Amino acid sequence: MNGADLVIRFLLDKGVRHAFGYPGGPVLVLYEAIHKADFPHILTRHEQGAAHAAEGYAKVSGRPGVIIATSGPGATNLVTGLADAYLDSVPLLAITGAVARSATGTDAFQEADITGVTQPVTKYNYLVMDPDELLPVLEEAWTLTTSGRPGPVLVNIPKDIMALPIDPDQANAAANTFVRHRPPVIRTRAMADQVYEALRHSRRPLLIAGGGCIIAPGGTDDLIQFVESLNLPVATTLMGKGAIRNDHPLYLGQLGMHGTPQANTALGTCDLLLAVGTRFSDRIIGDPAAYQSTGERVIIHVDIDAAEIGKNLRADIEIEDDAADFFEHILAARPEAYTSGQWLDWLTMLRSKRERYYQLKEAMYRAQSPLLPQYVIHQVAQALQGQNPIVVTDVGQHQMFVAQHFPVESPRSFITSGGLGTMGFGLPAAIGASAASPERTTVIFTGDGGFQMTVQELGLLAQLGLPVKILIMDNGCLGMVRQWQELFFDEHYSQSLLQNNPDFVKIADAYHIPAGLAAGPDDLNRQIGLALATRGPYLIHCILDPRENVYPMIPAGKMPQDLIMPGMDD
Ligand SMILES: Cc1ncc(C[n+]2csc(CCOP(=O)(O)OP(=O)(O)O)c2C)c(N)n1
Ligand SMILES: [Mg+2]
Repeated sequence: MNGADLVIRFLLDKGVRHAFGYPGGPVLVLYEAIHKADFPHILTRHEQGAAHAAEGYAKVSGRPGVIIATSGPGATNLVTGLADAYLDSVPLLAITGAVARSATGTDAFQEADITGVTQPVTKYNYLVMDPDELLPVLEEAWTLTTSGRPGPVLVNIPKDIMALPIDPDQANAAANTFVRHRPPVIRTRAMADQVYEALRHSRRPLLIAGGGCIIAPGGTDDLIQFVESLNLPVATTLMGKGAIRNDHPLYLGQLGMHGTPQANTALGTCDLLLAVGTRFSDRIIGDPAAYQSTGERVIIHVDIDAAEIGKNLRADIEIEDDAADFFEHILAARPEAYTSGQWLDWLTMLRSKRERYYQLKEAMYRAQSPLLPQYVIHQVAQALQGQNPIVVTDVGQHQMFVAQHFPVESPRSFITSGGLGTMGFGLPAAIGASAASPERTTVIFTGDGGFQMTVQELGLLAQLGLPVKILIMDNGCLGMVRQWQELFFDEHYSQSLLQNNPDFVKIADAYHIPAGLAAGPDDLNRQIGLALATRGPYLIHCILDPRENVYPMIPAGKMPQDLIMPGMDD
């Protein structure tokens, strides 16, 4: 057994059944080990695709996504995916090859200091320079991907270590010698009385459910029980979408820049903010200092990562806890004879705003040519209703339209690049998501811009034959950039119009993926029917009205109450 065999045996022992990667010189020994062990490796068409596919897999399954790449350019191609996973707390284990130890620092062929490069975008990373440390490092790295706040961990292994004979018994004996992981400090129990006391004094409370509520295993069942037991209104962040049923009477929808009027009104005017598993990013809270200086409110912040507490917003009650543990303990600590009738007026006001917004939304589902993005999304959602599809987006206007108009049916079913906003994320992430759950339909909405950033992964999709239905939302432009230029830069459309877009149906055809064009509502509905009747992948090229803008919208840096929603106040 050599170092490479040890790596592969380690991954198999951990139950890894999908690893996404791309070979090269310094990892040839590792790929030989993959061959010998018949290890389930999936060859993407670009290392960025491997990273996003592993993210999609991890987001749906809750298990770490595994990536393998060669040294130098292979490893640097992972950087965007690692940064994306770092901001969205996605557990990834990346294994990269490095030049031989003797060549380190000589500018050898395909040498890049990948531990240095990825240090700021990984939860932790390693350069293994001692073969005795290989297994202990892998064990620790694996634990770190999911412990506490999940995130990406990279292990960089010089090629001579991969080739070195290793005594498996000796390696096993040393396996857990330096797992530094500490269990998190659980503090809800100690703070529960204070939380209920704050709720008792509140007239306008709001619960924010962030991505942490989705990530924490079982976090959403207790969340729903908690809000129902208190009649507490709840809003989600983009990453928290799916934590609660879309038509739940206490759900206000999504918060933030493109969130709903009712959720943002609640955020702007609440007197008690209970935020669980969210970092109060600028897309949610705008300017934190301005938010904190307007309105008297008690802020309670619960997060598994102590470093997030007090980082963007100072809270009055700070709880370092996992979202699932928080809801479990807070439910258990509920005082008897607890009443929450004092905020009925608040609920009534928020619900009437929600009603009005729903009317405006319905009016957006107009059948016209060229198509309206809201209509396309609505039609697809209707066709898949009750089937619990996995919904994936790329980044841009279409992403926000999907967040607003596609009712996600369960946690871990809305897969999007939140924190980094990575164009090109969608297609590979959809493939990884579908690989994790091939019995479900995966539908991906992607822009004409972002799709062209990782379009080569159509090859992987065709090879795997997964049921991924692709909707190209072709508005002929970098829509989100165009929208900002229209609204804030005097309609100067500097470099945001996409000329010479390809015929996406022909591209699909070249990859042997069935496809069709939807220029109007009839085509669209026929194509949706065909896509869902086809077993494997299918691509629909939708021609959209390029002038459509995403509303509601809060201009950057403005307050929740500055939300623009045409028609809302008539
Ligand atoms: C890799 C990357 N480059 C640039 C951006 C900036 N950006 C955000 S949205 C957007 C436009 C996306 O255009 P398209 O994919 O066509 O989607 P649309 O907004 O038109 O729906 C751009 C350029 C980004 N988010 N990611
Ligand atoms: Mg576009």
